[in-house]
Amino acid sequence: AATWREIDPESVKTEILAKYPPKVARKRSKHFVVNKKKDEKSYEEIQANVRTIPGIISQRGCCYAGCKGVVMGPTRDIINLTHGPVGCGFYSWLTRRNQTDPSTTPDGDNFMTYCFTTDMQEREIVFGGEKKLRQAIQEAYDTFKPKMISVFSTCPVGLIGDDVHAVTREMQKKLGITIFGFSCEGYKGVSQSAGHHVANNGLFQHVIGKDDTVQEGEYKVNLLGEYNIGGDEFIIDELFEKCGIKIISTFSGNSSVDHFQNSHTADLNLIMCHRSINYVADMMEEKYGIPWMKINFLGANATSASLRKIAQYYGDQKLIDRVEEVIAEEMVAVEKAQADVRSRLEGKLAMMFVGGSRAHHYQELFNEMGMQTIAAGYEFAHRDDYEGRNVLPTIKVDADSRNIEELEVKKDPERYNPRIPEDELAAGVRNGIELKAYDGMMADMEENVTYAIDDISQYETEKMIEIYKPDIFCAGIKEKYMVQKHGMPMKQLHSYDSGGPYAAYKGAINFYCEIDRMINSKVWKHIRAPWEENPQLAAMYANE
Ligand code: CFM
Ligand code: HCA
Repeated sequence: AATWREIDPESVKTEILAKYPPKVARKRSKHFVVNKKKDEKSYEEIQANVRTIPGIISQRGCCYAGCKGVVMGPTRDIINLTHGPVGCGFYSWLTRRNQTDPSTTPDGDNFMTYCFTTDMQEREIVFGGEKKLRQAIQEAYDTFKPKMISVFSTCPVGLIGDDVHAVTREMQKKLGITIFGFSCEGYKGVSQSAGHHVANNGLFQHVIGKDDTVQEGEYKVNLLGEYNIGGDEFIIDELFEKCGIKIISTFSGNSSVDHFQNSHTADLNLIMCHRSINYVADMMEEKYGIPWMKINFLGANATSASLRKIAQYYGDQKLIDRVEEVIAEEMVAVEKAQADVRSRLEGKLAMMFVGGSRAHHYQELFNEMGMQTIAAGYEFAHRDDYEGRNVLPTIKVDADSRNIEELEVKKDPERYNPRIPEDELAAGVRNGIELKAYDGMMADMEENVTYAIDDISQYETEKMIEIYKPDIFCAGIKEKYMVQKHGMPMKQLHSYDSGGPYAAYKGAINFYCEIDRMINSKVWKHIRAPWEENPQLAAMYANE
């Protein structure tokens, strides 16, 4: 039998796309790319961040999901109030498994366990929903006395024209706390990605930079694009503490209003998921002079490389030495776990289709188990997430940003404080570290035999499964049971099913064990019906 390496990927692509009407096939062809280098510096161009073809079963979510669920969802001490039908609030209520630890702020507030919604009905659609929104804000305030309330617009709000910004301004004046709205109507843009942008703008305008208290600590960072799914942030925080690095604020896993407001006092912004939070990083650099760089704590090697990058950025021998000590200490258990699982997982195949960064980051963890990712893709990422920021000379204007008001950001004369010499900030290099540089997914995948597939459809997913029969498939809840019906293990890389944490060293070990357990489970040997294995049984049963 031909091994997967002998399969010609271009003919697989042709075979899969042939089922579509010609116009659809032409469009999908630009999203379905065999991973190749175009020249020394750049990868095959992939189309991304454009409208899904109507009628195709896509796994994408909406703008509201990206704003309310993803970026603002993990904020425990803001009351996040959904203005819309009850389902929008309900289905974005903690399904993402973002955890929080309220004991890290003095008031201990945590509203995440409540679902706040105006529960819009036909009455509001016909006569307008502003009155009900005012009442809901008042009720939330009276019951919980929060520091902050934010309001999220769902599709009908934009369609009927409720002015959430006027209502929130009015209620802010009346109640004397920060209250603001997001125009994150579900249909805005082409995916969750538009919602990230809307949320970034809201955080920057209404929350960041309101408290100038300077905290103690030699190395003070913000951790951006880490949402504490399954406790990932807890474990990164613990690791940083060991190294002597202080997190001022995370955006937004295990976050708090107090931390956000103070985040402009940090030295450096570290970006874990670039897709969802790069706008905040760019705006903070512009207004406050804080540089940013990309890191990744998924995978033990990636974790070590990230810690070294942070230490080298500071260029302080004490930190460099401390980081090396921590790496050496942590790697003992990691190497032991790797050797164990490699004996059972070496050479196995994985496919992963997730959001806007994990389909890249998780490949690190599979590599460490000796496994190979043969096809991967994002739901809503942009071209640079595939092709790499450093290989793209100019990034085209995002298709989805046409709908989003760009904030005008200027230096804040009172708070602007370039954390590194201004010429280095402008040149984007510090102690040999190229700030802002990051490789996309394609640079880390084997050339000519692997695929990058953007916004994959269910039909394409099933064809890829049939042709390659991977040992594990990773995606989200919408794909889970369809994949399992093909007789293979399916790991959710969004919610982690019921698992996690998977970040940093302890998380990596946890992930190796989980994948070993899933792939080597005996259950997959029993899923073929007896008569599929022995045709004579079918006749026997038929006679009974
Ligand atoms: Fe960033 Fe995320 Fe992701 Fe994302 Fe998401 Fe998520 Fe994701 Mo689900 S912020 S892009 S919008 S890493 S919710 S924690 S798992 S699709 S790959
Ligand atoms: C979202 C959230 C989601 C959905 C996950 C899934 C998450 O996009 O609105 O489809 O399983 O991580 O919770 O990405």
